[in-house]
Amino acid sequence: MATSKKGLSRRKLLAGGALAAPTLALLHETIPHQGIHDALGATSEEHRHGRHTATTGHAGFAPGRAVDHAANGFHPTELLRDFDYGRTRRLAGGRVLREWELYAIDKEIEVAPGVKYQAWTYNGRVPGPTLRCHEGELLRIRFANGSEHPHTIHFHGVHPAFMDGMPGIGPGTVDPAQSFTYEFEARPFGLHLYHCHVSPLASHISRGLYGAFVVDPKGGRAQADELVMVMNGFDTNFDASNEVYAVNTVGFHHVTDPIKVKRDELVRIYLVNALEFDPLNSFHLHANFFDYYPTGTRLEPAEFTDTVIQGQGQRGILEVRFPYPGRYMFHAHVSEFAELGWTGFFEVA
Ligand SMILES: [Cu+2]
Repeated sequence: MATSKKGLSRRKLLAGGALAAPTLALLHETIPHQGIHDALGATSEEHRHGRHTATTGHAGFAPGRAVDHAANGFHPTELLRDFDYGRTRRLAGGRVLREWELYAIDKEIEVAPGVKYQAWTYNGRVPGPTLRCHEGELLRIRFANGSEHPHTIHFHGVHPAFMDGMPGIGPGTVDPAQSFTYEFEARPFGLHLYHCHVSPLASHISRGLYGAFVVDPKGGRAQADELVMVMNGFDTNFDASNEVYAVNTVGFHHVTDPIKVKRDELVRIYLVNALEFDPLNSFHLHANFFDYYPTGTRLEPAEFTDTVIQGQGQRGILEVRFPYPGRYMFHAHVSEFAELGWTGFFEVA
């Protein structure tokens, strides 16, 4: 099947593809991913006859092809632990002022090997920077629009309407070459998100204008290896359904580059669902259970489980320890998403 942006549809990606009962031990065969093969031009024949397998050695499921992270300007493995604390200074009276600069820029990114997408980004990356602060601080975010389209930043949290990043309210949209400075208090503590709120909303969000927003409780949280996972997807042919699914943008990235964690160490995952076009997303961890803190707004977990479901814009904090070494899969429990990129591994050492 030829790869072309226009010809790459979700139906084509799924048709003829999904391995119904993966039983082979080979990693390559363990993960149904015919959709991405088709997207890349590998034939179903090659796949069925196993000529195109992990044993032949390839990254990203396409011989000789891997996502060019340098061209993207960000690396999914680095995004996992990349928290942006901005700049701080003390105001008279002792309160902390925390400041960031965000800009919107249109940019082509590669979301699976050979699959390019015309993204709209905050700071040239998808997801945008993970903004992190402490409850009660005064936050100031200067937003400059370098995109060809009007945008805003709508933060989840408690703040005045004027600072809500809504078209028609307060400053409204920020037009190309214009800027606006959002200012509000960091509350409540928890895991939130920010995104553009210009209509058509699904388009502005799905293009890539979103990011995680972490407000730490005043007393902090226990020491842990902390990871940010923004579940997202890409509608590469603009037919209002996604062709590629991922955490932190690049489909199947953590299959070829598993997330390394230490045995028995507390791992804290900030999980955000930024997916558009599909009402629900999910996270399932193999061979383990985690404490789940919905929205991260309480210090006691609500659940001890191995699977969570999140609607659009929903998010939560997972805390887990891995008692045994080895490779452990995590993926969306929506099989279709898993087959189109939303699959990865933890490597416990
Ligand atoms: Cu926008």
